[in-house]
Amino acid sequence: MIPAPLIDALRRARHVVVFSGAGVSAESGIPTFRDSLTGLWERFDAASLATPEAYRADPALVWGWYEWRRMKVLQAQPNPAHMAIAELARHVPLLTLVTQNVDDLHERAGSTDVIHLHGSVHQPRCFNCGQRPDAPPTMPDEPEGGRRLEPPRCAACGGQLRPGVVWFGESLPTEALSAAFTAAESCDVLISVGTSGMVYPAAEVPGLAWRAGAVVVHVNPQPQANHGEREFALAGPAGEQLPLLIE
Ligand code: BJW
Ligand code: ZN
Repeated sequence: MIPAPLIDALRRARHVVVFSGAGVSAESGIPTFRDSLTGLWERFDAASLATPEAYRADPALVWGWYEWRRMKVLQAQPNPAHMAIAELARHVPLLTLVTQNVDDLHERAGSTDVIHLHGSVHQPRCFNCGQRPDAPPTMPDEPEGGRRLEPPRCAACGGQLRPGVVWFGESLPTEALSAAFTAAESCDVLISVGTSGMVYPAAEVPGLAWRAGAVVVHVNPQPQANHGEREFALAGPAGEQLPLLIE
């Protein structure tokens, strides 16, 4: 059941922001980070894999793990949540899609101009000079968790390639972050879907929208705290809840 005031706000909205996290891709078989048992950070050590220090210490370990993740993304398909977001964009005057995800499932569902706050597994770059090569070849049948794999070399300087994602302690892409904050501050409705809201500065996005007067809705199977004025929760998987918004 979608609350009537939320349906009303969506009908009247001129600008909707969708802010997505790993949960939106969970039903496509892409693991989240912090869900118990299945979350990546439950099974793998973030400090040894998702920091520049980890890459410097063991590039083959980090590159191999991200290649396993990239292959999982290549084998996955967008789910009804990605589809519903792409469809919603056709029903409102302006929709800005801001994602923390490093997959391309929103784009493959038909969303355009997606703002990626944490980069993309499909856009490696040189650790030394920043040059972006073509995507490396695909490697089916990677073992669970990947395997040690020497990163390819940069054609320009001979340095090693790194995954094109934002690791802990690294700055987010300035233009993307500023576009996300601007959209949040000027939207009428913000839909936060499939995120634990634990990672900053991305996690500031829903609060910015709320403080600027927007209606905020959280879509998540886990109960969400602090629902005040203009704040709603749709409890359940994104693939079930989001399609209800466009009925
Ligand atoms: C479903 C579902 C279904 C399940 N349907 N829902 C302020 C306070 C404290 C710390 C900091 C702070 N400011 C900065 C920091 C440090 C740090 C940080 O935030 N740490 C916290 C974790 C404590 N931030 C940073 O380091 C950031 N950089 C930075 O601040 O730079 C400034 C700086 C520059 C120079 C020097 C010093 C500082 C960078 C953060 C980069 C995060 N990177 C990662 C990895 C990306 C690469 C990769 O993919 O490996 O990004 S971490 C990981 O978390 C990934 C995600 O994008 C991000 C957010 O996770 P998300 O999407 O919310 O997933 P989960 O798993 O947490 O939640 C899933 C949710 O879905 C759950 O709620 C489920 O219930 C739900 N769900 N199934 C709907 N079917
Ligand atoms: Zn280079």
